Amino acid sequence: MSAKRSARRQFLKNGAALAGFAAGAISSPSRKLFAADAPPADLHAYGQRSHFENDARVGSIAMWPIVPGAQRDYGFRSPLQDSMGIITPAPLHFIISHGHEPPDIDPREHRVMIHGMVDRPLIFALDEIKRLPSVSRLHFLECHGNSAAAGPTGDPRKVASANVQETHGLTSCSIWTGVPLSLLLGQVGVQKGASWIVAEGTEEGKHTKSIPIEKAMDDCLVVFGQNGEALRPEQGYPLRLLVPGWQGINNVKWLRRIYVVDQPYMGMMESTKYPSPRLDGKSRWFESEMGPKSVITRPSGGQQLSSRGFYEITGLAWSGGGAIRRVEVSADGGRTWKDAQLQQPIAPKAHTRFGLAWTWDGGEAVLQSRCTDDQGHVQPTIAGLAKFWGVDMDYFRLPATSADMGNFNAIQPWKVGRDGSISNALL
Ligand SMILES: Nc1nc2c(c(=O)[nH]1)N[C@H]1C(S)=C(S)[C@@H](COP(=O)(O)O)O[C@H]1N2
Ligand SMILES: [Mo]
Repeated sequence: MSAKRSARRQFLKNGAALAGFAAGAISSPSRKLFAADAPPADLHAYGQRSHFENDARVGSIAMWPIVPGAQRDYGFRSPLQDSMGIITPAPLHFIISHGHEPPDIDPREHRVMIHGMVDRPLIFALDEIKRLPSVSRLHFLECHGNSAAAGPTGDPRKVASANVQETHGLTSCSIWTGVPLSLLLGQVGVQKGASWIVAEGTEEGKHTKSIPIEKAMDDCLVVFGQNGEALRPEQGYPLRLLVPGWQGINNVKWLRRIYVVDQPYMGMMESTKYPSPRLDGKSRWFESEMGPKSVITRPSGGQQLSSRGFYEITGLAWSGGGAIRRVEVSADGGRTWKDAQLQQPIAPKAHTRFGLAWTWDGGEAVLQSRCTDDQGHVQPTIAGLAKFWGVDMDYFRLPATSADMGNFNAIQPWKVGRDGSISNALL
């Protein structure tokens, strides 16, 4: 008998038992849950959200002509404006996939090979990896193009009507379950002189990324779980690499191969698309760690304050350098700052939720947040970032290549108008 039919039978049994009981004691709201017009049992076998809830990813599957033969580029942003706490539900996790559909992989047939400068090259089946001692860790992922790469309405930094999904939606945070990469590398025995690994995905385009061996041995994970269940196909089912705190591109999905080598591989992605262009014609390569960054998610761009009075200003902060130690919030355009409260848990290289009480007096206000990580690194203003990169502010205003400049972690100001409307006041 199919699982579906047995679930239905179980449901009918439960329903019958409840109906008998309901005749005497249960009030009408409970009875309604099992009324004749209730959804079929299959809907309860794997839970659905209420039909009143409609948060969704927004994005595009764009043509991406740089890659020969590639058809599409997936870029879907997470609805952070409605996020609660710090976990991103898997169906709302942002997606970046270069040029190819998420492959449909049978986990029983999936293998990952580790070879190159090793004593014992090995091929692992998924079950063999799952037999090893696993860990579960809270980590954010962020595409280095977050807040910079053009979204559905253009460069989100320049669009006054942009909401936080458009400006910051290429980051998400999950509890990832898997095994330390160092454990697998220990089993194959990394040889002296090996200094990089090259990780490769299974999809048609074989996304590859070089990662220094020190990072591979440090805190990288080979993960099969996301928020208590198997990874979603969009996130790399059945196996992906997790490289905590580093640019999203390192987190190779549909992982099938790790090649241990003594120099970076200069794969197509890392040599053509991801180096950040500079005005002097040079590029920044292998910048990996994501800087400290935060954003107010409520009240935020596109939302509307309904009346004067109390609002909690709340948002998310994260840093590739470690744990968030402090978040300050300003409601007066940066003249004064107050320490926001940080909600537990505060994990290294994970989204951290902050909140600060605020009373809107009906006047104009500019809301912004600034975070500091446990290495003492402080999130910069856009002017500070321009200075750091040796460019002037026009650099961000010009349409040119600046749209591709990644690792943009400037403070995000939201402007509250007298009518309670909120808009993007970055540029
Ligand atoms: N195999 C494979 N892995 C990949 C990619 C890809 O296109 N193919 N995109 C990378 C990029 S650029 C990012 S930002 C992250 C996004 O992870 P997510 O789609 O799970 O959010 O995956 C990385 N891993
Ligand atoms: Mo990315």
